[in-house]
Parts: sequence; structure tokens; C-alpha cells
Amino acid sequence: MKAIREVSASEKQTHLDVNKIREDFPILKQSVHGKPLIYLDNAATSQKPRTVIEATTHYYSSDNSNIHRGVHALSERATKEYEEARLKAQRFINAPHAHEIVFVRGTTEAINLVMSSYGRANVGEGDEVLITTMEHHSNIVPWQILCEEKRARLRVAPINDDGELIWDEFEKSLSEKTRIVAVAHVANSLGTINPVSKIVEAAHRRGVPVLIDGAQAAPHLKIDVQQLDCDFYTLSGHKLFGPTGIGVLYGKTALLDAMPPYEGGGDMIASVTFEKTTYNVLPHKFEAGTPNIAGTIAFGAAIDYVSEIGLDEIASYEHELLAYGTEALSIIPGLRLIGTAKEKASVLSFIIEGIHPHDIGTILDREGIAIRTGHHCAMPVMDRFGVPATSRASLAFYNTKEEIDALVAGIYKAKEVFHS
Ligand code: 7TS
Repeated sequence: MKAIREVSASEKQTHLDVNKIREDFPILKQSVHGKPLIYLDNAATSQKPRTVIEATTHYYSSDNSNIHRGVHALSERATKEYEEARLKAQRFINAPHAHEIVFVRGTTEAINLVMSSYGRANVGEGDEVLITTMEHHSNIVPWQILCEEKRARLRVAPINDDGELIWDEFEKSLSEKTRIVAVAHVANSLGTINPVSKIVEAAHRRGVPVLIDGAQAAPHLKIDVQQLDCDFYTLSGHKLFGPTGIGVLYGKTALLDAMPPYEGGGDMIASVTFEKTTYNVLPHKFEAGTPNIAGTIAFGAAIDYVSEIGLDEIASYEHELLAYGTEALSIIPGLRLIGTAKEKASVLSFIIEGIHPHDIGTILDREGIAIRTGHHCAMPVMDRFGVPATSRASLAFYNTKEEIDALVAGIYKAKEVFHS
């Protein structure tokens, strides 16, 4: 396939060898409905490089055993690999300490942990929790549960027609009653990159801690939690080219130390009697029960993989792809992009006059193109833009301009079928 628009030499800023990278992803080699697979649903979950798949196989073939308990060789090896993954995650987000990395199932569990432990201990009647309109349901519903339980108020900072946070409104919503701010770093349905440093600064001026939902940021942007100075940061391994069922909650030591446990069980205790149980040190206090050992080790391999390519390279290549895609989609008659923030990550959400997003998704699927259609677990965003759903193409560093051309051709085909 050849790109519709030739790219001038001055536009070629990146050195990323996409064809070589694609060789690392076995799943991308297949055909769907007789057409080469074009996978543009990376915001839902991304594909896995061979090293991640092999790390899983290697663990189960050679090292499988429980961790932190056995004195035998297998358990020692498994424990070492599991704890090495923690160090990799620590370096990946530049956390000051390894014990500030809590392994969880994913972003959803990370936010629920903070809500349940920090939230229940610190939010009371009349207090406020501040989020934004562009949050994923995972960063709305836990806070609603908390606010209902505590008779607290959930405040929502609005967004403008481009899908950007309205700064003045956000600042006005911060008050002496605010107990925590929880915002997406990158919005999954719009691609908006939030001004998280500025958010943290404004909240900290009022002594309010900030949780950043980094599920959609970690695969695309370099994360430095020390620079951000955020209090909590969450991410999901499966969006970061790792396995499902593993993610990270980063929290500052002082906060994590002061928080009560989330779940009770094995590994999170120091000693147990029927009279009194004492809890383990961080991070084990928050990791009750046998964890996802294979997934954690393979997640470590995913971190190695993306770190080797480099987040700066990834961000710059994806920026090029996004600019190309935005231009290509914008000129399609009847197409409206939902989410046109100045600062955006590689998400192209759109609607087309006269065609339901699900029909577009189905027609594209026949062309071998995987996109997501629906509300993307961000129903308030759909309400804000007055649409029931959007079609969403979300890009990763293994996608190409030729694939975007195929997406455009597929959309024209849908328009033909529906006479739109
Ligand atoms: N926060 C954001 C911003 C997300 O995009 C998602 C998942 C989550 C939280 C939840 O992450 P999980 O790994 O715990 O499920 N977003 C999407 C999506 O856009 N399409 O499918 C899942």
C-alpha cells in the first residue's frame, strides 16, 4: 500500500522503523475477512510484542511457583522476576521508591483502591471530590459510590467544544471543601491531553491531593511522577503492550503509609492473631493474596520493549500519524471530529451524518479494520457533545499512514452503502 499523500522530507522527524517494529507483533500478520488486519483499537487494548508473549511462556515453562513464601529455587526465581518488574515500573514513571509501586489488576482497581482506602478515610459529609466531564466511567463511578456513602458532593469541571478542560471553571470548582482531585491525563474518548502539572499545582496550593488516571497516557507519553508531583498515578499494563490483569498504582509514601488496607488476606500482613493483626510494609500492605505473577513479569517485558524504542520517539511518530489522520478525516464530507483539543494524543473520534457508528464499525470490520464504536465508557462525554456514540480509531506506534488511508477508503465505502 502507498500513502495517498506523499510525506515531504521535512516532515520525516522520526527514526522509528515501523516495518521492523511490526515484525515483533505476531498478531498483526493475520487477515480478517480476507483483508490484512488493520488494528486501530489500541485505546481499548494494545497488541503484544513477541517478548511479552515469550516472557509469559517462559515463566510457566520454567519458573512457575508462588512468590514471597517459598525457600525453594523456583519460588526464589519467581519472586526475583516479580520484584524486578516493580523496579522496571518504578523507573518507567520515575517514582522515587519501589515501594510506591503497588501492583493491581489495572486502572479500574487502582482508582477503586484509592477511593476505598484514601477516600473512605478522608472524605466526609459536605466534602467534595473534583473530577472533569471527560473522565472514563472508572474515574467517575467509584467517586459517586464514595460521595453517596459519605453524603459528599461530586463536582465536575466542564469542557469546551474542542474537548478541553475549561481552566477557570476548574479553578473555581476547587474549594476548601475539596478532598481529592481525580483527572485523566489523556481522555480515552477524545484524546485530550490535560494540563496535569498545572492541575497538580492549583490543587496543591489549596492542600488538595491529586490522582491522575494515566491509562491512556502511559502508552504515548513519557511519565515522570516526580516532575508532575502528583499524589497518585494509575496505569493499565494491557494498554501498554503488556498482558491484561496487571496495572500500577503509584502513590507517595506518606499517603500510602497512612492509608488503611484495601483488601485483607495473605501477604498483606506482618502478624495475625484473633485479637489483633498488624499489616505488612509497603507495597505488600496493598497486595493481598497471590498476585498475577506471570502477568506482572510479562508486564516488565512490555516496559522493557517500549523503553527500548523510547517514549519520545513513540510520541513524535504518533504525533505525525495523528496530524496525518486528522487532515485525512477532516476533508470527508459529513464527518465531524469529536475531540479537537490543541494538545491531543492519538485518538480520532468521529461521527458521520446519516450513519450510525455501529454500522461504520461493521463495514470497516469487513475491510479488516478494527475500530471501536459506542460511548467508550464515557457517557457524559457523549452527552456533552449531544451524540449517542462515536466511531473511534486509536493509534499505536505500529500503525502506518497507509492504514489511515485504508480507514479513509473504508469510511467512503460506508458512505456509499448508506448513501450519505
Ligand atoms: N481510564 C481511562 C482513561 C481509560 O481509557 C480506561 C479504559 C480505564 C480508565 C479503565 O482501564 P482498565 O484497564 O481498568 O479497564 N479505556 C477503555 C477504552 O477506551 N476502551 O476500552 C477500555
